[in-house]
Amino acid sequence: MGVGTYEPEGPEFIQILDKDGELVGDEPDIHEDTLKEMYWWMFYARKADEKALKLQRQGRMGTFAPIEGQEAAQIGASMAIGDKDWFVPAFRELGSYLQRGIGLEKNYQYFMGDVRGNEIPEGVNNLPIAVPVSTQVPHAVGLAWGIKIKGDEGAVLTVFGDGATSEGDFHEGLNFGGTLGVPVVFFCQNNQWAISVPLEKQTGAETIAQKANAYGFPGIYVDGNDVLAVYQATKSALDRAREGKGPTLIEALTYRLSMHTTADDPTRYRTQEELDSWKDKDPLKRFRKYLEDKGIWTEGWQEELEKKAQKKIDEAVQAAENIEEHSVEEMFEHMFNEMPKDLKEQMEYLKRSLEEKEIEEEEVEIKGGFP
Ligand SMILES: Cc1ncc(C[n+]2csc(CCOP(=O)(O)OP(=O)(O)O)c2C)c(N)n1
Ligand SMILES: [Mg+2]
Repeated sequence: MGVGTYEPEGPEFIQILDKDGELVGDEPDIHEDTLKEMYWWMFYARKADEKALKLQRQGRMGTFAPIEGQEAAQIGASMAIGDKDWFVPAFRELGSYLQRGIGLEKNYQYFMGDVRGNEIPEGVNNLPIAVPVSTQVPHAVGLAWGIKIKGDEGAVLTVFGDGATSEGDFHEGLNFGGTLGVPVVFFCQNNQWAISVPLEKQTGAETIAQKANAYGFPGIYVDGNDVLAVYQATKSALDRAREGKGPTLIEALTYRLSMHTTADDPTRYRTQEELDSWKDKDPLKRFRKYLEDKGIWTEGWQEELEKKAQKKIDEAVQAAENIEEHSVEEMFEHMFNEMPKDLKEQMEYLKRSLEEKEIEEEEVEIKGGFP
């Protein structure tokens, strides 16, 4: 909260399931198969996330950005995306990525350091992962503008973090989105931390959602750990966008239960009490309780899902670890249609250095000792 006395109220906080899985809002009419699918993706994402952390700790994966705690925000949002719509992600998207049909082996491959894991399969309307914070927001607006100009049917959902809302790209994107009236939904996964920077340092406003007012479109403030609320909010915003009524900003309040990335130690900047209070709001736990009360979740079904997830994870690790190494050239190829001279020089330099290293290594071997 800022130091002034100007404290306009943000939008109402939308929740359908409370932290214990009890209905506190209007129960949406969602088919049982869709509910089961939601639970599956959330559960599978959590298991795949846990495995990625283990792989990194075993030296089998590079830096990884975990999603634990954000499964409802991710699956609720991506399940609302329609066939003609587009998804424009940031970088902490394992859950949405899996749900969008990008195989786990691709996700693992990417975090193992092979950029080919970031290739989008044919027929999936996704932009690739964007690591530079917030740069995807204006891209999403451009994409939506293209849809509007061409008179196409889809809308665009772009996701970003709370930290991203301090970047110029965020404001420029929302401003253009509002003035152009394009079919885009801005979805902030407010996990309350940007590495070690807490939310209160990102904004003096009460909510991120209320920033939408200044750009001339609605803002929705939703419990990001409540998959039903996230799904409903995103679906209505995408419908609105497709009907030609322009953008919406959604703020999904959630929490990153794990570290920022595997290179981070969150115990240095946040308390155990804070962590425990959010563990109590676990999105999976509450959704499972809701499904159990409806007679959808059973222990037998859970066992089936555990087995299915384990099998898929084992296969993905096996596949990702056995992909043929790519050539040096491939690292340089995709930036420009025609490679500029300085990039070509850098590529040649790297190739020469690697060749020389190989020669050195051979000499060491011949000598048969340590250098
Ligand atoms: C333009 C830019 N600045 C800094 C970074 C380093 N960086 C990576 S993630 C991150 C924090 C992002 O926080 P947030 O937007 O809240 O997303 P979260 O990591 O919480 O998902 C920063 C500063 C970057 N990748 N890009
Ligand atoms: Mg964040």
